[in-house]
Amino acid sequence: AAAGLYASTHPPVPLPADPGLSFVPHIFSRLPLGSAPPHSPPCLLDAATAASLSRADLRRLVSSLARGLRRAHNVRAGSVVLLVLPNSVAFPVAFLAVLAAGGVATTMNPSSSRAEIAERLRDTAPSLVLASPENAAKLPPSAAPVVLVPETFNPTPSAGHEFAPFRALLDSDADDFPSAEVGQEDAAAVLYSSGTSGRSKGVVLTHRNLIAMVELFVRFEASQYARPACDNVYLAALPMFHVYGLSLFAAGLLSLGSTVVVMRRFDVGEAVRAVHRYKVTHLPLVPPIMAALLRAKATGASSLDSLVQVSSGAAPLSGKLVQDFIKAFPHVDFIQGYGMTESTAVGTRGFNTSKHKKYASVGLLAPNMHAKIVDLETGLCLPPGSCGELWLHGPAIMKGYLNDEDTCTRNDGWLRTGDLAYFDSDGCLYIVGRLKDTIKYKGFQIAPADLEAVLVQHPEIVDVAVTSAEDEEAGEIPVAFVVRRSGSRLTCVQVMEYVAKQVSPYKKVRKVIFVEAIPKSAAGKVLRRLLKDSLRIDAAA
Ligand code: 4UW
Repeated sequence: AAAGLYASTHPPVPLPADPGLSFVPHIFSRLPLGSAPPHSPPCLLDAATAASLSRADLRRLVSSLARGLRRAHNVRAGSVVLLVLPNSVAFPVAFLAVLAAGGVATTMNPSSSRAEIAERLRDTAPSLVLASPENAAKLPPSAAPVVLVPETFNPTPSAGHEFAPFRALLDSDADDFPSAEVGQEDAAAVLYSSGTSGRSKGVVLTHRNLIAMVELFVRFEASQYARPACDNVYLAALPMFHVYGLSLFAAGLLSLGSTVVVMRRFDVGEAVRAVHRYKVTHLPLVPPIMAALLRAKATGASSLDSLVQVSSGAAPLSGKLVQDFIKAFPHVDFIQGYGMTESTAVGTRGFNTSKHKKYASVGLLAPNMHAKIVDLETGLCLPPGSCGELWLHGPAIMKGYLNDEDTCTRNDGWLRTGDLAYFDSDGCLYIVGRLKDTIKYKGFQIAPADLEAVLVQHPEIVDVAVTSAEDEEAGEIPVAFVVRRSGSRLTCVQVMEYVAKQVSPYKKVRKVIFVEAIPKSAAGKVLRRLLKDSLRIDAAA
């Protein structure tokens, strides 16, 4: 291997070569339909009502909805469909049906504001919107046609006629998907990320990226345990619109025959009850939820005996939290994983079933993936033990950003992660810090530039820069440094309320600091690092 090039330590996994293959036929071809109910485990299960879909139900619903979308809304190769949906058993059906029709699904946080939804409509120009009723109410009147999606497929007398158009799409009782119009190189999904700088932008993922995601991450991970994947029960406590939840609960796990228990929204008490009730074995989490679970345990909640594995990712995890967690749940295999929207969630995973338990590491590179650690000053590739920017290469790396599709081609297919990291001599990766602007609030991305764009619209704000401060509970919170117009008496609370009215709740500015000027480089670039450091000095003082 070339000096400084890290190849996966796992044997390569063969990926399907047929260029005409698309994602949905691929995952269903790998999906054991199993024995007749009630002996085959459900595929998707609603945690609140226990209503479930079998694998055969899922296949039938996806194919009939795909046909309905084709027939009634002309969804085909290249059509963009916007999903503004909370978690439900219907989310994976909607997502997979759009892809099966040949369309491109773009997802967004269901708590998004009207302004954020309007912006997404402008950016992606969808030909159809699939929304929950609360979200449909936030759409501008001139938007694309909207179909309301119910949270369940069991019609009850109270389920109103508002869902009749959706049910009509399910009319054709077909078991086969519409004729394929797309192949591996075509776009399948557009998820949003801020990349290393600037506003958040669409990450274009192809069918090939998603196939790689299932084979190199989800199926591969499940194969590491001496138990069949169809015995695994996952709790979907994370949102399906984000790559971490999407890759597992709305796509990958459905092709393994595992059961996905869907929580509509996260609540620690309900999560504990769901683990007991459904004998959940796998719990993918983010650090703030791990902390919440630990607090619940300390206040007398049970030991969660059924759990086999808990994984954490999407944000840094403190060493103390890991130690407390493994002490509280000694029977659980705890691992960290690392992934990105731009890598279709594929990156590294820990395998702590081996005798080498390295809880602080985010694990080993996924099969077929390559990495390098690039020195920030010299640009040279660094050996194990040396810290630099992590770059990734492989079949799961995005095609590019929307309207800038050759982002990675410019770097020979390499993705610059914007993360500061090193490998040890066993090939285990450690994330040390973040070079990029992204703020991670409870594992969710916030682009400082998105908040700055809102703030500069305020008539009494002449300049602004947003950065993050460390926060015990959320990991990080957005902080705005604001320069007021001279004579302005604008208060911190007013600034925070102004932003809160326009953005999704998780993006709220949670601290405001008034300054005389924003520090900038000679080229006019905001020196965010300086602002961040000033917060640390404040905290220490
Ligand atoms: N430690 C420190 C980590 C870590 C981390 C990510 O919102 P995105 O684009 O994507 C994600 C995806 C997370 C994920 C996917 C699949 C998976 O198995 C898994 O492991 C459990 C996690 O968060 O943000 C990507 C950025 O989030 C940071 C890092 O800065 C990265 O570039 N990040 N995982 N374990 N930081």
